[in-house]
Amino acid sequence: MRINPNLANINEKYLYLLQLDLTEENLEKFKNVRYVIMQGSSKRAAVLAKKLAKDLLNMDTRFFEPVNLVDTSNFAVYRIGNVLSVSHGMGNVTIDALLHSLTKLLHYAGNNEVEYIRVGTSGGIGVEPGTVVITKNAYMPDLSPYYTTYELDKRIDIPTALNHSLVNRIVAAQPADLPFNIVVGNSIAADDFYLGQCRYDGAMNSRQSHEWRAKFFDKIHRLDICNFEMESSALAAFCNLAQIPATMIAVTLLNRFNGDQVTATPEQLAEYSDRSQSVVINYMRTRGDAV
Ligand code: R2B
Ligand code: URA
Repeated sequence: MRINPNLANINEKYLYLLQLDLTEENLEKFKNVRYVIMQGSSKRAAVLAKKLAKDLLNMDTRFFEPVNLVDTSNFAVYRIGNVLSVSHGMGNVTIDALLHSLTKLLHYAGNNEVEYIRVGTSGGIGVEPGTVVITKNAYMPDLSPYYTTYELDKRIDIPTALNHSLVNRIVAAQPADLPFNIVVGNSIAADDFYLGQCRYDGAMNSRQSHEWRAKFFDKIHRLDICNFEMESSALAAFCNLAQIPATMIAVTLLNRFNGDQVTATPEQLAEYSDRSQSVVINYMRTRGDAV
């Protein structure tokens, strides 16, 4: 892990975005962390923590509720063995806030070897709904392999390749009889769910024609882009700067070639989310240092 050298001089006492005092007692809770699994929703982060407790620690989870280690309504952080299950909210902006705060916390607690994996949902491009995509490279919507952001008025471009060795390890950890499709490909992180992904079902309509959109989808499909979501480029850029191996495991809820609306039932959606969680749990099972 590479960290801002200024942190050595500022004697930080409180992580505002996590509402966490940096006392020895609190830092103790974050020592020896090896894996951080991030999902949009705090509820899903708690569900995964419970599954990890059952699968990695053999706990009887009928009698166990994971404890949220931070006191903010923006994010949740649970710990199982050496794994943190956290929530990051929606979009590059919120995951970026989480990444800075959590990485500082892990640094202050003495960790420097961690892996970050986002587990989530996405809109598929040319893949069956329910397919789990593991991302090699994240792209901006204009297809540049850089996360473009601003330091005040200064534009900065940060590479968005994810960690290919981590991708390969996750794939290798999956059993041959996985009951759903899994593909390795690339992802586009859009700035929002509706116009950013050229949907025609938002409260405001897209200005782009169906013909133009169909051609664009064809083009990105040929570039091995398998899904749209909203956080992979900030995740990749941050982890490249911080030298933290990272990737994303995201199930597709629909095939965007066939429409805009997510029509899966709540039961189907829950089952789809379980798929991406199973993929990361299978990976954790192969890691001797996860507990
Ligand atoms: C995928 O799904 C969410 C929007 O529904 C968003 O956080 C993302 O990246
Ligand atoms: N998440 C997205 O960002 N887009 C989709 O189409 C589905 C989930």
